[in-house]
Amino acid sequence: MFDTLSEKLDAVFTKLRGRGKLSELDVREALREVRLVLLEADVNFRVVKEFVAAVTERAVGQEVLKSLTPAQQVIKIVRDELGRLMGEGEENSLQLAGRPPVVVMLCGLQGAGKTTTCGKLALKLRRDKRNPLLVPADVYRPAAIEQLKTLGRQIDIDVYASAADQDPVAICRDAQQYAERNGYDTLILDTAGRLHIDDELMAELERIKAALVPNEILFVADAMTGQDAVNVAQSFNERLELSG
Ligand SMILES: Nc1nc2c(ncn2[C@@H]2O[C@H](COP(=O)(O)OP(=O)(O)OP(=O)(O)O)[C@@H](O)[C@H]2O)c(=O)[nH]1
Ligand SMILES: [Mg+2]
Repeated sequence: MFDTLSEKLDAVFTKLRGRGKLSELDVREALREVRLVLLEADVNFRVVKEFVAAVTERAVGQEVLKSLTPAQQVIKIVRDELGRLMGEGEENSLQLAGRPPVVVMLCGLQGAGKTTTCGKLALKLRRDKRNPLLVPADVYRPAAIEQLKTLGRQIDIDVYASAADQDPVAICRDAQQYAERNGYDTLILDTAGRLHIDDELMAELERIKAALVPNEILFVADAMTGQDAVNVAQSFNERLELSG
């Protein structure tokens, strides 16, 4: 997906470079093409609108157009703003300060990659010299708990022993006490997936949040979801105030 996106952007840039002097109209035309490329790549239209507005504001200024290399400048602005859009330079490490065990909660739609991300996160934390405990809190999908246990065995990270007949909030609470007693400093909660925004499950996530007060609530999305990811993330954010 990103390959064709960057190829298409390159094509727009090449056309721009082919000109000597640039008029405001040239720049606006090029940005219109950038806008189309992003929309074709299924980037959310509001995100595209804000992006193009930000670039236009910077790119049609007198300084850029009068410079010796206006095309280069415009391209640089587009690249800068794309980087910003992707979160470049933002603090992206987890906030894990506080009295251990601190809690990281993962949530997202069914099959988004929550369980896989739990495993990756646990490995990262271990590299950072932390001692994480994975907590299976999905009691709905058959074999979900077993999946996390298997993953834990593969990467040699401990998994809290929960059972599918338990209440997810109780599992998380018990796991927190267990972690405290056994020297784990970080709980990673693998919560249940949902096909779409579902009030009942969302309420359950709210209860887990209230009971454990996670340091981080991370939303996991499938990179192929396209622009609907923004809407889904927003719905989760409204209920849970996501941290990442
Ligand atoms: N290509 C690719 N596949 C992934 C990635 N992360 C997860 N998957 C695959 O996506 C599928 C679903 O991943 P899970 O981690 O089980 O997703 P989940 O959100 O826990 O799913 P539920 O528990 O059913 O809601 C699995 O087949 C994973 O192997 C990724 O980063 N890249
Ligand atoms: Mg899962």
